[in-house]
Amino acid sequence: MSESIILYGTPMSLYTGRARAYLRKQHIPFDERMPGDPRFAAEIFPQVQRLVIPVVELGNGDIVQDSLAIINHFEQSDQKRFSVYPESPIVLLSALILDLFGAEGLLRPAMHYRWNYFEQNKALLQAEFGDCAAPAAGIEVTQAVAAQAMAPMQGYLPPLGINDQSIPAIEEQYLELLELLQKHLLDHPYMLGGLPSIADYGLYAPLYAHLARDIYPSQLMKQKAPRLFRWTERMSAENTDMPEYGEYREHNQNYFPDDQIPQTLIDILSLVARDYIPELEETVNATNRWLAEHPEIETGATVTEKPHQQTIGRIEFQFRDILCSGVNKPYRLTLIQRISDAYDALDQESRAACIKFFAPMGLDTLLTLKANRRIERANNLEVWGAETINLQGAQPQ
Ligand SMILES: N[C@@H](CCC(=O)N[C@@H](CS)C(=O)NCC(=O)O)C(=O)O
Repeated sequence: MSESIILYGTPMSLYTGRARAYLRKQHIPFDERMPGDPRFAAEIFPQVQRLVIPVVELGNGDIVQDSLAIINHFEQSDQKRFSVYPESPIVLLSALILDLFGAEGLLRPAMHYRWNYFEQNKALLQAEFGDCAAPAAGIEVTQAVAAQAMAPMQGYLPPLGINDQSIPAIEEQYLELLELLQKHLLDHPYMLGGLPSIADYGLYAPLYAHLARDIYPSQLMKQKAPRLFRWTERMSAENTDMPEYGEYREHNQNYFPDDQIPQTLIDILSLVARDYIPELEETVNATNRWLAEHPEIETGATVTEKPHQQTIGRIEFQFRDILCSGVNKPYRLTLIQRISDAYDALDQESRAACIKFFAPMGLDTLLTLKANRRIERANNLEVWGAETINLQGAQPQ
């Protein structure tokens, strides 16, 4: 029953924000608890097998970990008010691409602006990390545990390719993106029109919890992209919260039609193509090399030996004018394969229309990009799936 849904998460967790905003907008009631809640250690952690949030505990006791899996669980239920997956092919593929870019690609600016501006951000982070580790324990205890709770976080920066050499490019990218998003949101309340789609939920993860809430980047967003800051409020609201957009508010709470994608969205997608395709291609290539070295891997085997491990080796990729080095995270393949799955499910004519739309931006490669094995989820962990099938010869001209 929806009344007894519990969301385990924290205010400053980007992926918790993504799940929380979805539940609110869909009017699905839930109670929220922090991972320091004794029940999390006793009941939830043993089932999830890794220390990670968000986790949803359903009324029947079932556990769903992963913000996207949580959204997809409710998408398949009758509890949702509307689907966050648009139906028109070009709009759907744009949404899946932006979801991938937001949920994974923007981790770099999100982590950089939080932890490399720590002195500026410290007051809020200390208070919240302390509360989350020891909820309701009193200020002395929470202050004492905050540093310990934050300690591992700096260690997450190098695996993401965040270092002195890449920081100027990360900041340059983020400032450009702020400008593009501000422009788009001058005319449209959401990325794909009058309703929040999975694109908005992917982008909201980094743009809300880190970049709109942390002290330093919050000022940056409010100054450079006030409409984006308002979008983070709109995304968090249960109602439509779009008084700025008369036409949309009155008449059009729908996604764009395929033939009316505005230039402002094309500009955002073009940035994604230029900045993110090399990393995604290398993720797939490195995974294929890893699979070739591990022919013994059976279908259903977890992607890493231990549940808390998230990576299989390292990758090097071009990011703007620098060569970045980071880790290969198989989780990203689950988001990459969603795009080719959606493309493969189209008829010839729709595929041709999609290629025509995405090719000028350089995003057409993403429509068919896939590793040699699928990644599935079992018991809230990523596992290797079957070999992938390429639609050879099925590609439209
Ligand atoms: N793909 C996962 C990512 C979850 C995730 O990385 N959560 C962060 C908090 S925002 C976490 O729990 N990190 C703890 C850690 O990795 O040590 C999701 O969407 O839920």
